[in-house]
Amino acid sequence: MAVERTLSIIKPDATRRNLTGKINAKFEEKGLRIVAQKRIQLSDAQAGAFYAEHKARPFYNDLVSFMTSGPVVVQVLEGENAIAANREIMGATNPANAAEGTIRKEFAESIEANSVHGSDGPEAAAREVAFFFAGTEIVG
Ligand code: IDP
Repeated sequence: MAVERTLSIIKPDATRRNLTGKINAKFEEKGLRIVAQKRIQLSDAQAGAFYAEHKARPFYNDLVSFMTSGPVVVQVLEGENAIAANREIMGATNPANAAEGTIRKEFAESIEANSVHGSDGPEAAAREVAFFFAGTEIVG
């Protein structure tokens, strides 16, 4: 196992319900370190570009609207096997299928408003971290 970095987003449904600290506690309890973090308002262009791979999917326009509906917290998580570890902490995309103890099981409102994003592989992690953060903003 290697120390990795992954991009996490606390989505608008969660910031609206003031859940940033509770979600961050889940990462820290499992040994992931938050090595960069900022609260921002995504523009339509930013959200559209971030989710460009989903452009053909029927939920794309709704997803962009949702992701711009309020502030998000973008963050870089660091730790052993961080990419897969974070996906496990998050739980399945649809909260109905998410395991007990996961963020999505505990906090998600729906398959769309599912509280968190996490990079799904090393290539995505590198691209997504660079999408939001300059190297100097990440302090491990
Ligand atoms: P992931 O976030 O678990 O990696 P993806 O399939 O990459 O899941 O989808 C990206 C995001 O798009 C999801 O987190 C969710 O917010 C939204 N989404 C995925 N599938 C659906 C759907 O069937 N209806 C509405 N929104 C969806």
